[in-house]
Amino acid sequence: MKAYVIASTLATAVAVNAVGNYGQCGGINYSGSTTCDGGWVCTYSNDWYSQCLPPSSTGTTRTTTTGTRTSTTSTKSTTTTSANCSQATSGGSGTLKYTGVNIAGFDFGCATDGTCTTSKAVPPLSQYSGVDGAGQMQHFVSKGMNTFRLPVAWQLLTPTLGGTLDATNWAKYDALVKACLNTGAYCIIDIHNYARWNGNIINQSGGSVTTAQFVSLWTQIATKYASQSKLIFGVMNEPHDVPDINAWAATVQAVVTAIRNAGATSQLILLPGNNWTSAQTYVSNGSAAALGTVKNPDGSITNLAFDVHKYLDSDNSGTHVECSTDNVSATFLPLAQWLRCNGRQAFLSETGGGNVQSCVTDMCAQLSFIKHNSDVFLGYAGWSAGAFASSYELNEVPNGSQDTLLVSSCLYQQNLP
Ligand SMILES: *[C@@H]1O[C@H](CO)[C@@H](O)[C@H](O)[C@H]1NC(C)=O
Ligand SMILES: *[C@@H]1O[C@H](CO)[C@@H](O)[C@H](O)[C@H]1NC(C)=O
Ligand SMILES: *[C@@H]1O[C@H](CO)[C@@H](O)[C@H](O)[C@H]1NC(C)=O
Ligand SMILES: *[C@@H]1O[C@H](CO)[C@@H](O)[C@H](O)[C@H]1NC(C)=O
Ligand SMILES: *[C@@H]1O[C@H](CO)[C@@H](O)[C@H](O)[C@H]1NC(C)=O
Ligand SMILES: *[C@@H]1O[C@H](CO)[C@@H](O)[C@H](O)[C@H]1NC(C)=O
Ligand SMILES: CC(=O)N[C@H]1CO[C@H](CO)[C@@H](O)[C@@H]1O
Repeated sequence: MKAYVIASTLATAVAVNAVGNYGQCGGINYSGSTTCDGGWVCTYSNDWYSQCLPPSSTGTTRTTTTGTRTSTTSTKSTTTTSANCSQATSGGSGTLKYTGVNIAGFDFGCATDGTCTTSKAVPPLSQYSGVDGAGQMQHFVSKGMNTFRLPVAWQLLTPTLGGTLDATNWAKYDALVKACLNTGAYCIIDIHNYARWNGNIINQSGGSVTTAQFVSLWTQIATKYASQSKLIFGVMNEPHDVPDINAWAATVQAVVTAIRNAGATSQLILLPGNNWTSAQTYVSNGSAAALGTVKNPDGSITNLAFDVHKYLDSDNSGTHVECSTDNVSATFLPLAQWLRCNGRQAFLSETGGGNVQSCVTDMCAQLSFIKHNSDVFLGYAGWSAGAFASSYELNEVPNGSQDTLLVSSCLYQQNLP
């Protein structure tokens, strides 16, 4: 996260003529294009939903179900993983492996061009800023969460591009990681730099920031945590406007190889796509195809998952209190079907909304769908707890033992329908 204003401005400037693979192309109240990209066919699913599917998968018999948004999210018993992958609307055990929130603060001061004013960082630990991130994590774990994403500025870790870890700053960030690990939770390292260092895209801005410099950062981090089985490597937060997605995938491949070769051979690694890792366009934007080629050194894809984000306000920006969509039919159903058909999994590492009823409705529906597709979705992390003030629109910081409305209503998976 983000200054999504930029993303939405771009989005409105892009003329969308045809719908991407597995996107929605029809249904009651749908007003977008009914033409599919690349020869794919707009295929009736139910009265509320038609989807672009490969030509070979057309000829679907009409189902008798007239699904609404609500029924889409609760069809858990109708299909299973053994069902046809392009038609299944649920799968897995119905229990997510990873659920939790972001503990933000070390990323404060980072802008979407990859500049980070490191003096604005607020380490979310009481010994450094008074914000008790460790206590927050203990609270969340006591109520059922088990995963925390810990955003941090690249410049804070290595003030010199390509240099060694800054001892003082590393000690502070490592203290947060250790506080997370001490709760028994999984801990995601998140480099919060939008695929950039000070305005330049890694390996794509005339060589001013190289893949080798980014690899150097990750090699140092992975070496420190090679033996920590509960560490998760979030390679990069929200790449956007990356001109060459295949070159970006090559950069991510180099990082994955470096992490594995540093001895972190089995931990989960999250692969970030273009367009702010938008869950809605991970496939149509070309990220799934490009990042899908990234492999472990042994050629496997074990523990390599796609990293996706989704906000539920009117422009997908995460800047409004009110929510306007659960995005199940437009985003998570087609994504689940694509993942299932392609044997892949994704992790929703940022999602959020305000502490209002519209967001309770939409967030619970979204996360319930994810929970009932646990074969392809590994889990989620809400945005955000950590160093945010209680006045922040998307605040998830507990007040003592009292959770915010959205956290208590939707973020604990045992409370989801
Ligand atoms: C980026 O994602 C948003 C939704 O998250 C979408 O509206 C927009 O069209 C996407 N832009 C591109 C260029 O894919
Ligand atoms: C469809 O649109 C109509 C008119 O805008 C609205 O009254 C109705 O609630 C919408 N239905 C759904 C399921 O969104
Ligand atoms: C999956 O569904 C599609 C669309 O109905 C159909 O064409 C295809 O034959 C089905 N595949 C299997 C294995 O049932
Ligand atoms: C760097 O980018 C170029 C394209 O500009 C690409 O061909 C190459 O594979 C990339 N290399 C790495 C290691 O990322
Ligand atoms: C993906 O989205 C980015 C915006 O973040 C845009 O620059 C790029 O052109 C898009 N690529 C495709 C294939 O849609
Ligand atoms: C936190 O809880 C206390 C005690 O219930 C209350 O007085 C205070 O107003 C709350 N603070 C916020 C920011 O909600
Ligand atoms: C079907 C649906 O609800 N789609 C919405 C998903 O979210 C984006 C961004 O908020 C909306 O533009 C879509 O209409």
